[in-house]
Amino acid sequence: MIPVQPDRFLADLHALRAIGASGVGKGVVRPAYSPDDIAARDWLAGRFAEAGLEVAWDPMGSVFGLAPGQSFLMGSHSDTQPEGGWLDGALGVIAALEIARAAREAGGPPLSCVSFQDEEGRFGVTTGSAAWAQALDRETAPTLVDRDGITLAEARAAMGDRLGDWLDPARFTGFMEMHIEQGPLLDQTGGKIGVVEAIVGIRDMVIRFEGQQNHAGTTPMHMRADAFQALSAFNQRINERFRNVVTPATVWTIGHVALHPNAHSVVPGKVAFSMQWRDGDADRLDRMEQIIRDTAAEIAAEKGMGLEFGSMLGVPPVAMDAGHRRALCAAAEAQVPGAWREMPSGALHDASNMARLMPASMLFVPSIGGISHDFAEDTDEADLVTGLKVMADAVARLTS
Ligand code: HGY
Ligand code: MN
Ligand code: MN
Repeated sequence: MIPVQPDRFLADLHALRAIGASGVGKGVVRPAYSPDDIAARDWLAGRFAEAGLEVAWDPMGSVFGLAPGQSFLMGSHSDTQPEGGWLDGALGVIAALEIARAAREAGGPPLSCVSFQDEEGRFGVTTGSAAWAQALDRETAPTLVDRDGITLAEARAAMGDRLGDWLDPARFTGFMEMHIEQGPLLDQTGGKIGVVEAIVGIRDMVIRFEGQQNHAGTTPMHMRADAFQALSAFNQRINERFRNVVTPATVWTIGHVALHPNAHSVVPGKVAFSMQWRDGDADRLDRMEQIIRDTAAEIAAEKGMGLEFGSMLGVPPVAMDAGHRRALCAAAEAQVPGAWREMPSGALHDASNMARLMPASMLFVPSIGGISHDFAEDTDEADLVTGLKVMADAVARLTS
């Protein structure tokens, strides 16, 4: 058993929370490449060094704490959503730090940690780990643009000379990520640990309708090419058409809408909105994409509007490594007999990309009320410590 110290783990988790604390509950605002994101990464680099790990930065700004020679990698991300919680990502990074540190103090096994950059997708989805795994083209990554039109290359310049070279994935024997569930299942069923079977696939793109901007008082209704009305009709029609295709586990979201010029007395001429959909079945993702593209084209034709699809970002559904899952199930049964379950992940994680490079796995702890991507996100500290112990147990089984 790796002799982890729960108090030290919780103290570090709270210290990381203080960097970019939102002032609302335990909320944190640390978007990728923001000053607080970079400050958090510098703080982590210091902690990695104190633990005797070699600090390395990759070209995206992901920061590693490396054990010598071949090692087992653990981690997650320390960037947050624009209104983020204190645990989404941070939990997996600090658990990795504590387990690697405790293993080093005990004389082994060799364990390394990482905080990936831009998991929350200011520039895409799981951008940092996707570029390392080459699920995202490394030449394209710097050209990605955020919702304010800033390129990744411009934002990344704030990291200055920290940035280094890509690491060779062959130096790692596997990857494990602990995370909050971010959904209601464990909380509602009294489960303490979720062993992830597979991570759902996601597709995400921007859609633009362009009509005619005009005066909201003088333009007769039949003469309008109103971009908001197009979006509204599109939304209603895809909801109807998806009914024949989706399962109760399928989800889709229009989460960002930019209406132009966004004023009371102007018929809006343009709208750009995000369209994101997720499912565990790649064929279903394909069928949904066809519905989205066909429906948008139909609405544009009916309303006499221009239509443009942005580039598609996607991560396919990924199964977690069978050997890792066996180790996690055995560790969960040893630590919390009967109070764990195997389950899918509806959220996306860096482990999706790591599965392309090495055996990869994940475990979940409960989210109070199933809330995440919100300042109110929280988990009982006793449950965080249970997760730490189960992960340390599973890692010891895999590396002994
Ligand atoms: O959106 C996601 O699933 C992840 O939390 N970035
Ligand atoms: Mn996360
Ligand atoms: Mn997240």
